[in-house]
Amino acid sequence: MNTSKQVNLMIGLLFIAFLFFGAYIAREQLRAEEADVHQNEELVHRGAELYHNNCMSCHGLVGEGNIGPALNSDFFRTTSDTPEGEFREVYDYLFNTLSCGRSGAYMPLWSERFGGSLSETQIDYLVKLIMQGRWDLAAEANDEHYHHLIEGWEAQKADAERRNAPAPTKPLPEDWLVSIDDTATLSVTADNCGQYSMDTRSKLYARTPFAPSDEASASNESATQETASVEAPPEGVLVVDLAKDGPYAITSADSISAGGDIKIQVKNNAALVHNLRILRTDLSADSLPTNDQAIVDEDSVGEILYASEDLQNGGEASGEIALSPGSYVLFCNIPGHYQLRMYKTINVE
Ligand code: HEC
Ligand SMILES: [Cu+2]
Repeated sequence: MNTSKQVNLMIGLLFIAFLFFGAYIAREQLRAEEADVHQNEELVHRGAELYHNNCMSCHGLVGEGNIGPALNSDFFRTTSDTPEGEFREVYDYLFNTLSCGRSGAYMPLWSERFGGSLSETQIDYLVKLIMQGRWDLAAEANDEHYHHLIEGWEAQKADAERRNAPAPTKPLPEDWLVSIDDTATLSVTADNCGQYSMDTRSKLYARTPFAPSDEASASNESATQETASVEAPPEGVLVVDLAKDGPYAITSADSISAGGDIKIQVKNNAALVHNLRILRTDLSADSLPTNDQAIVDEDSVGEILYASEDLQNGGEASGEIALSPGSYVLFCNIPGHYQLRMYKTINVE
């Protein structure tokens, strides 16, 4: 062989080697990606199991909310398109809230580091579940657990029939939900590790995580048209919507004209329990005195003109009060909610 043939052969061999190598790398990458997806699925699955065991009672079977706010919310969702910084922010917010609980509210602290029952790895699984919105896996976990529950019940029922005893009631998932009536037995989380920043919170709830799909925006449009066609409330009626424009939002007219009695109509639009207080005050809405139960101190705050009962999901209340011209603060006095800025000022002219 002459040298040029040798060189050609070398180049050819090298080329073939590169081809093999390239194909190998590509396949390895694919394999690694598949392994990642598989591993993630496994971790989120563990998150769903943890959710069933620890969170479902307060946050609903599949994150729809109960006495705790909905967690199946788009505000917590991220995708592969979410910018890294934003992803971090959502992650940290959730991780810290879970770790430390929410001071002044019924949300317990979970991290072992602060005396809770979950490791940081487990908290990470839960955060993954929430951020990926894998509530299908939570539903799966529920089914698996209820399977045993229902099996046990069937055995009890058969046994009762044999003994001619009244049949036991079928256990329903609802039995597992904490209700607002139980709140007396729940404890409010003490001040702890300063878990969340209000600014981050407002930022998260201002996120638009997904570009609205055509379908969603079409149905949104018709929804807006519907609301637009709803008549303005008649004179002398103050309509207050709780948790309609955000989990802790109070929505109402900004001002209302005095004269005669004002009818109050209040509605809670979310699964989390809220109530309404109307206060006549010269204090600014953000500087009301609070007490050690994490609520506005109703004894020292001034004259509360209206107080609704605690309203469950969809619950409504009404009342009639005389409002003279001046400034009023509307707020919710469920523990922790005032601190989460669940208040609003209105003027009576
Ligand atoms: C005893 C009832 C209870 C249990 C159990 C509970 N939570 Fe909560 N959680 C709450 C309440 C109440 C709030 C709202 C607190 C507030 O802001 O007033 C809350 C708030 C949260 C928030 C913050 C939501 C937001 O909008 O800022 C997250 C996230 C959360 N919980 C996740 C969990 C997870 C995950 C678990 C299970 C490990 C869990 N919670 C268990 C009652 C509970
Ligand atoms: Cu509230």
